[in-house]
Amino acid sequence: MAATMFSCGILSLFFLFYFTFAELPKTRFEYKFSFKGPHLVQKDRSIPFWEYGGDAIASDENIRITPSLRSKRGWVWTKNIAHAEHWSIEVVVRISGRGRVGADGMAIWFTEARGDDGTVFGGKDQWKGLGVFLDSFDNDGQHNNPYLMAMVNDGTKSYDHQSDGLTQQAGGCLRDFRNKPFPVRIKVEYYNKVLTVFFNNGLTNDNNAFELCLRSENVELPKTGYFGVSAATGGLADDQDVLAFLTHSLFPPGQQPADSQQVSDDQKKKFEMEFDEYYKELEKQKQDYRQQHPDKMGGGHMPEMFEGQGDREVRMIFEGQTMIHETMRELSRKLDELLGRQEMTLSRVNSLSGGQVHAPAQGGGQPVMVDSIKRFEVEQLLNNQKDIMQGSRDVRIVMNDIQQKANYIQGQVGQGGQPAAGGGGNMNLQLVVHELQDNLKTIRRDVTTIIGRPAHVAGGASACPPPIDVSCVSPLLFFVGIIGNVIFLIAYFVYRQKQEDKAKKFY
Ligand SMILES: [Ca+2]
Ligand SMILES: [Ca+2]
Repeated sequence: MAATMFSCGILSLFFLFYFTFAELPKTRFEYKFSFKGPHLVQKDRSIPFWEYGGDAIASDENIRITPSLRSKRGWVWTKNIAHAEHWSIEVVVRISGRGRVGADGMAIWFTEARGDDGTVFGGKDQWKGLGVFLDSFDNDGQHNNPYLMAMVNDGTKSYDHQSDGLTQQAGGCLRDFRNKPFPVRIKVEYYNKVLTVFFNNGLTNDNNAFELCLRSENVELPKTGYFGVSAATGGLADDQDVLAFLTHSLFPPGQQPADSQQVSDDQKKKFEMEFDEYYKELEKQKQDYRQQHPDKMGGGHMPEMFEGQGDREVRMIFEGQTMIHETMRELSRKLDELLGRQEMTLSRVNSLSGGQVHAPAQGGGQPVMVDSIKRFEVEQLLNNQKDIMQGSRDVRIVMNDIQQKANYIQGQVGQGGQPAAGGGGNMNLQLVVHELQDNLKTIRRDVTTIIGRPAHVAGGASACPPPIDVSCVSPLLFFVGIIGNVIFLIAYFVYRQKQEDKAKKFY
């Protein structure tokens, strides 16, 4: 039993390991499509493998794509075309300005052709490929900027500045990327036709504190293209800098990266020997310097060993803030999760209640732009519910009133009209019956007289005349006829009485 459990445990561990690590793509750093300070520029101000232009200025540490001056446009693009089918880029930027609002924004590109200088954040419109925009300025006044978004274009669409490309995006997220203590990082990954954008908000110096901004599936991008960054300013302006652009090729697990960058064993040995020589020389020079300047070396490093009061306070504040930030990030992640669940529940409810299922926006990863219940909507719902309750109370009161009135009318009718009418009817009927009885008595008496007469005068002169040959009605038949008439009359009176009663009910 224990052995079975043990082997099951090993198996599940194996599968966990397999699914966790086996599917991860291999990466290869592409130095020809990357740059990073320090020593970014060469002596002639050029950047190896890259070209920049427009109002861009390159320094040792970064490339200022636009300075914070009005109506500037700058760009930096790779010189060579990239052939990677799957790739990942990490772009480190800093956008800073004195205004509460900045403009216009930056764009990160992967396009079939280079788009030096254009109207879309300094890049060409109607591009073929991907544009990731850091849109600082809120053109459509929806209070949803600064906004980070991705837009895929097949070369036909024009970016709609007026709506901030809201309907054209593959996905996006509302994030403030301006004036952050540390550079902001944007990581874009394109792997197996899935586009994912991550965002590091630059509140801490943790370079790996990325959060998901958007994920979009079935994205078709060109197989080859150029990487680039551009930026533009408008009436308002920011310093828009790019500090680093790091590109990696991604290879699916079965596929091996080409060994073009690998160094042969001989070269490796040669480099190692060179490094050793340089290192030894450096150590020797250091020792010489110490011997020549003994006064400068003695205790020169001592102050660094002790932390001043101010330094300690700053460090403690920083640590505290980092902790708060971590907690906030965790909370935000949980909130996103809750929102996701809420949306899922809502969509299920919608599909159950009427089949009007809202199609999820492409790139369902974005948590912000999707419809979700907001506070004011909840309040509105509650108010509506209160109104409905009040309405139903009013209706109930009116119903009670109507019922009372109906009862009263019924009572009135019961006391006044019906018994009187019924009584009158009965009296009429009784009278009629009495009359009928009297008539019947009279008829019976007459009949008895008639029947008794022949017997009484049988032998007398006044006997009945000899029967003429006329068909006389027999007494029995006559009697039956009379009774029939009486029944008909009674039936007629009863019927008439009922009709009158019915007619009275309507008054
Ligand atoms: Ca805008
Ligand atoms: Ca906007």
